[in-house]
Amino acid sequence: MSITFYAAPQSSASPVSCALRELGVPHERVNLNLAAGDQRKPEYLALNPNGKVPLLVVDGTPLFEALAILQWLGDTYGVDKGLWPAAGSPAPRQRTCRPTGRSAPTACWVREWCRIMSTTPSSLRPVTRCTAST
Ligand SMILES: N[C@@H](CCC(=O)N[C@@H](CS)C(=O)NCC(=O)O)C(=O)O
Repeated sequence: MSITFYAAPQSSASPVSCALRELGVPHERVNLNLAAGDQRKPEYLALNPNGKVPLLVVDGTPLFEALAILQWLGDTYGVDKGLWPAAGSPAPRQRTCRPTGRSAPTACWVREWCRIMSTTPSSLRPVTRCTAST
């Protein structure tokens, strides 16, 4: 599987960066310079019409929106590693939803992951491989 990850440091792409590392997903990373407007270039907008990072291109198919990407990564690579509930098993998701107090059941697990990754100092994160360079 060929995966290209379009990102920018310290951005909404950071939780995806953490997930790719934690799940050990081989990929090529392309850093965009948001200040220079790389995200508004026609060739990038052809992949992500929203003109934002993160973007994952999987075997030529673009995936965007961090939550959608995280859910796909979890479904595809996380189940075997015990890091993601298997499809069709609502109990684990319901359990992880409860502390967040949010209503969207499938999204809250990844929202919580995003929150942890973006607000916890790297030394305290459950995913120790995530660093400030993400
Ligand atoms: N809802 C989007 C938000 C993505 C987003 O806002 N990305 C910012 C960086 S944190 C971006 O690419 N900004 C560039 C721009 O708006 O021009 C997601 O979760 O993927």
